Amino acid sequence: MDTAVAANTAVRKQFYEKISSDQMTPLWEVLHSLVTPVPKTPCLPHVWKWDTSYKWLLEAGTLISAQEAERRVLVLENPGLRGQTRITHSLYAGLQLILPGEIAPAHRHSQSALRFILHGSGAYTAVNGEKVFMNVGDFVITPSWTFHDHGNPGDQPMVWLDGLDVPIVELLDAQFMEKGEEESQETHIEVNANLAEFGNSMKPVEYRPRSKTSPLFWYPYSRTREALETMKQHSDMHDCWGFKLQYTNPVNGDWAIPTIGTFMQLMPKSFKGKPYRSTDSTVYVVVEGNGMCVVGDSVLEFGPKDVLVCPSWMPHKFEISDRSDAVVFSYSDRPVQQAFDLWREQFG
Ligand code: 1HN
Repeated sequence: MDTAVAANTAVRKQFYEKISSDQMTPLWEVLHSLVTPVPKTPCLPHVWKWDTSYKWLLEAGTLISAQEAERRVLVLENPGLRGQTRITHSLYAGLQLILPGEIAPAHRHSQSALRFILHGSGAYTAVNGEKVFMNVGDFVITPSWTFHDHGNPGDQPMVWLDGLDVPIVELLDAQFMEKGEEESQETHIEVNANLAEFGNSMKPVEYRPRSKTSPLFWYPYSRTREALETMKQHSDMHDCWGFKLQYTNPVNGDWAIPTIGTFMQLMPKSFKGKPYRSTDSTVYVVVEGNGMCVVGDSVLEFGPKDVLVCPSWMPHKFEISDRSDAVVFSYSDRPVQQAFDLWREQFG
């Protein structure tokens, strides 16, 4: 560096220090890391293997009760976002264990939640006074600001993945939370009435939506699986994702949760998917089958109950083993990006 440039650099630095005490900073020093030609995410590809996750969950089960913890959850923290309680820049994921006889007390918050059931049966979740018993592969919604509690009157440990829009709500400083007056809600509606009312392409004749979230809050795996199997018999297969459905709000056809897009896809055995990328960093949860997902330079091998994360704009492709079809649930912030004309995708 010649002396004129060095002097100039020193003068500039002094200037930055002077304006700093007045809470100012020069844009030109950060502009190009702020506005980049393509997405630059700190999120890294990663896979959480079920055997390891379940081992730590069971150990957590010996250390604290669901009631004391309020929610006994091990957060899946993206390796590029440690300490930030999130799996992608915009979304949260955790694995929740509820042991036989336990309850997780009622509360409500402005964050929306999804549950995707991984292991066991016999536990329920109650949402706004309605109770559903959950099974592996079911997708369950807790809409923003609805009271919810969980309980396990059965005889097996139960584990599900919680997906929440916590980082989005935090970005907007719109967090509210309240504990329920009772630990377990009085459930006044018959178990499974929700599916009868909203899960049959019909709705109660006087129903008026009070929120953007789907009034159907339980999407049982048996129905999703049957739909995918039928698509496999009768529809064309996509080169990148096989057969893929998105969960919808049955009264308006929109996303089931306004901030979180949710999907289930079937990829047949021996499937070799073509590369794909999109701006919504995506969390994949494996229900059935084995294979690998090549994300950028990482090879993520997966089997049932594993959780994978693919960062924004990183090309990824799936390869499925020749033993059986794979069924994979996924969620991302796609509805938020689409609402603001930000979402992009690219094939190949
Ligand atoms: C929550 O309410 C639950 O209700 C699980 O089961 C995980 C993570 C962050 C904030 C609220 C639940 C959560 C959560």
